[in-house]
Amino acid sequence: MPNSSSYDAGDIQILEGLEHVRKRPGMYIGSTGPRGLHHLVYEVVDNSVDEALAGYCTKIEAVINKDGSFTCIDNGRGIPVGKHPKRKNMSSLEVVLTILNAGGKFGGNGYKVSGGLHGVGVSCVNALSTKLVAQVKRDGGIFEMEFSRGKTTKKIEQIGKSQATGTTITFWPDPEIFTTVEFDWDTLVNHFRQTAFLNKNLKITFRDERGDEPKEEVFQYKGGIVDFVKYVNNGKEALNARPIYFEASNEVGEVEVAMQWNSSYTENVRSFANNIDTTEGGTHLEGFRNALTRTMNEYARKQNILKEKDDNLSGDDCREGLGAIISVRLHEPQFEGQTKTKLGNPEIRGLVQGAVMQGLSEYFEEHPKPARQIINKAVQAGKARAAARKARDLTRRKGALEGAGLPGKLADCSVKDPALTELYIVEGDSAGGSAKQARERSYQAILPLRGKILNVERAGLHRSLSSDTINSLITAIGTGIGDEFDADKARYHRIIIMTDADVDGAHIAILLLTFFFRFMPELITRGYIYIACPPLYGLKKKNSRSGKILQYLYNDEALKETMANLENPEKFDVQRYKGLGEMDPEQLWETTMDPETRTLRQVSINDSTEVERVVSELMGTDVDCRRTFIQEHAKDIDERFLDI
Ligand code: 0RA
Repeated sequence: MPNSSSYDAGDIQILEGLEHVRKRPGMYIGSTGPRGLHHLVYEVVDNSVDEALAGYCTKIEAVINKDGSFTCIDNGRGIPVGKHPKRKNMSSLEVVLTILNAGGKFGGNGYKVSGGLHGVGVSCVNALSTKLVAQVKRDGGIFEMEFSRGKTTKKIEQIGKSQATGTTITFWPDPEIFTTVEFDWDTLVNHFRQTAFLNKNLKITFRDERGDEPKEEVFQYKGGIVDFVKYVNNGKEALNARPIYFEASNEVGEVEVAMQWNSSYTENVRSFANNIDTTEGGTHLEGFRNALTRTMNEYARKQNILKEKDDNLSGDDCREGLGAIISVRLHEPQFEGQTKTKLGNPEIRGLVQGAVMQGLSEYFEEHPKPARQIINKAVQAGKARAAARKARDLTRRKGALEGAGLPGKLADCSVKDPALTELYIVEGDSAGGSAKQARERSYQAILPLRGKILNVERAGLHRSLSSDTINSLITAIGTGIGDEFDADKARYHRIIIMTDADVDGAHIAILLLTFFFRFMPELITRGYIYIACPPLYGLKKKNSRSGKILQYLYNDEALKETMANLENPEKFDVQRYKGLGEMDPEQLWETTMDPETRTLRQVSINDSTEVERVVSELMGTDVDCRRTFIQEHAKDIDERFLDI
C-alpha cells in the first residue's frame, strides 16, 4: 500500500469521487436492489453502444459468466491506452475507469448521455465491483488493467499482440453494496432486445453460461424501430400492415418515429431519448401527441369524415389501438421526474411535432385506404367513450339511489383508512362465505365473485361496463376507471386475489389481473395488488380424532420433502384441498388470511412492453397466437396451477 504522502492532489480527488459512489450508490445508480445491479450492465454495454453509434463498432457480446461476473466485448476502436494528456502517470484507460464522468469528455462527438441516473460512467461500475478487468486491443497490442472497488490493483500492461481493435470489460458486482448480485436473464434479454431495436443493424449476442446448458440469443434488426413496433403489436390485427415510419433532424437533435394501429382498444406508445426508456414521457412525447391529434382532426375534416357539427377527435380517441415508438437523440438530455425517466428539454418538442405533422399527413395523403380505417377507428373510439360515459353516469345514479353505492355482495370492513385495509376478492359464493366468517372484520373486506369474470381484453371498455361483476369490482375499489381513474381514491391499499389452487382458479386470477392491468394499472405499479397463496395439502395424524392439521403444504415440492423427512409416513394422512371451500373458516384464516402466517405474492410490472405483449397474446382475439404462447410457456407454469 502506498502511504498517503505518495498521492498527489489529483489522486486524492479521484479517491473521494469513487468513495462517494460507494457511500451513496443510490445517488448514482438509483437503487442497490436488482434494478441498480442491472444498471451496472446497462452502463457498461451503453458505452459500447455509443461506440457503435459513432460508427466504429458493429457487434457487442454480452456474457453472464459461470462465476456470476459479467463481460461485455465490443469491436470498437478500443479505449485509448496511451498517457492521458492532462494526468501524468495515468493512461487514458485508467482515467476513464477511475474518474467520475470522465468517459464523456473524450472526443465530444455523438450523443453521449451525461449526468443523472444514466450515463454515470463506467467508473461507477468500477467503484461498485469487488473486481474489474479491462482489456483493450489497440495500436497492435493487447493491454490489460485490474481494479478492486474502484482502486487500481494492476497498472496498465501489454499482455500480447493483436491487429484487431476493441474493448472487453469484466466486472464482479460487490455483495457489500447490492442486496443481490445475481443477474436476471429475462431482464437483460428485454433490455438488449430493446437496445438492438433502437440501434438498427447493431448485433448484440447475449449468453448465459451459469447453468448446465448455456443459453444464447442474438439480437439484430434491419428494420430498427419499425421491427420494434411490429414486435409490440405482435398478435394484434394491424390496420396499416406496414408501419408508418419517418425521421427528421436539425441542430437540436434527431427524431425517428414508427407507428402502427391495431384493432384493439389500448394505446401502446413508447418513447426513448438517447436509447433510454422515458417511461414518464416528456417533451418529445408531448410533441408527438399534439401533432397526432391535430393531423388526424385536420385530415378527418378535409375528407368530410368529421362533419361540421361533429366534435373534434380527442387525443385518447386518436391513440386508441396505436402502437408507436418515438426515439430521439439530443446532445444534452435533461432527465426529470420521480425516476429520472422524463425528458425535460423543451427544444425537442418542436422538432418532434413538426416531423409528425409532416410525416403523418404525407402518409395519409399517399395511403387513403388505411388512412380512412385509422380515422374511422378514432371516430368509433369517440362514440364508445361517449357511450361508456353515459353508462357510468347511469351506474352512478343507480348507486346513489341504492344508498352508499357499494355493491350488495361486498362485506366491507369497519376501518375507513385505506392504508390499513384489505379487500379479498374471492372466487365463488361458498368460499366467499367462509372468508366472511374467517376475516378480521375491522380491516378485511370480502367481495365474492360468482363464476368467471369477463375477459376485458376481448370485450373492450363499453361491453365490460355492462357486466355486473366488473361494475361491482369498480365500485368496491372506488377509484373509477378511464378518464376519471384516481388511484388516491382506492378504498384499500391491499387488494388480494384469492382463488382456488387449480386451473380454474388460475384462470380467474389471470382474468382479474387483466382487468387491473387494463383499467387500473396504477394500482399494480403502486404495489396494491396481491395474490393469496392457499395451501395445496394438509398433513394430519391418521385416525386422529380432532382431525387437527399438523402442517400445511403449499406446493408439491414441499409435500415431497416433508414426506421424505417423516420417520413413519404411514402414520399420516395427506388431505388435498381441491378448493378454498373445503377449508373451514379457521383453517382459511390461519393459512391464507392471517397477516402473521399467510403468504402474499405482490404483483408488479417489470417491463411494460412484455406485459402488454403477454396480455394481448394470451387474452386477445388471435387464437393462433394464444396457442403458441401457451405452448411456449407451458413449461414455466408453476406446478400449483396444473391440475393433476
Ligand atoms: C474514448 C475515445 C475513443 C474510444 C472510446 C472512448 C471507447 C470507449 C469505450 C467503452 C467501451 N467500449 C469503448 N470503445 C471505445 C477512441 C478515440 C480514438 O481512437 O481516436
